[in-house]
Amino acid sequence: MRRPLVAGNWKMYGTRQSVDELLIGLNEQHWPDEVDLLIAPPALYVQQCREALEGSPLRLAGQSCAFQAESGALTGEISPAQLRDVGCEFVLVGHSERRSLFGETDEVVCRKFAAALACGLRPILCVGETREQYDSGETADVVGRQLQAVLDTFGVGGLAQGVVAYEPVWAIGTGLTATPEQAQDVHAMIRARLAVLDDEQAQCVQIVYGGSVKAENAHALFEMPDIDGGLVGGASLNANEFGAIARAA
Ligand code: G2H
Repeated sequence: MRRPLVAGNWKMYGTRQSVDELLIGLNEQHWPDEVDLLIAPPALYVQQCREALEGSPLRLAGQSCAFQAESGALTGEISPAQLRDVGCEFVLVGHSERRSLFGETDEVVCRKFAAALACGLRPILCVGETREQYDSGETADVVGRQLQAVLDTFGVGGLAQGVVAYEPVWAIGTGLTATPEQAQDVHAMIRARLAVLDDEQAQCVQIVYGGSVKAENAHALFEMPDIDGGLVGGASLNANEFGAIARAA
């Protein structure tokens, strides 16, 4: 009943030329029909991607957005309305790099979630614990708190308009991947937490896994019952690998 979703997060990588090359590779892929497919390029290259992907099933996402929906005096920021204007349909909010390196709190992340929804973008809410929190058994508390900030305002129905991405910080860009069973445990915990509030909606929420997803581990992760796809960083910069990951979903 839930469609799988595979998203490529290009982070702060790329030049006009390398983006062109990647887009050529992406346009050569055979994409599965039954999967939601998206890429999140650096905002500067969204237009370039949009033009090259005309007719492709790949849809566009922003990597972050301002906490205010419409234009304003926020130097350096990009509003959800602007992302929408250039063709984005999704936006990441609360990626761990934004939380840890740019000081984004749950409150800020919640405002971004709200601003995205207000503009008709589907926010992808990223949650996840650090290595220390994992080691001290705090995963459920940390992830629960990050979710609760959005649930308090929007409920499960609002969350279901977006996507949840579980990304254990210790697995991001490190080459360490949570085992399928470890990830499934957290995904099931998230869904159970949502089900207590609204079981019907909880079954509809797409919960994807992120953290060193590659072609070689994607299938085992995606076959877990509560893992509905992946948020792929490094491996999404290789068109063939991203294509293989999408076909594993
Ligand atoms: C987690 C992920 C993409 P990577 O940040 O969001 O990156 O796959 O490189 O660990």
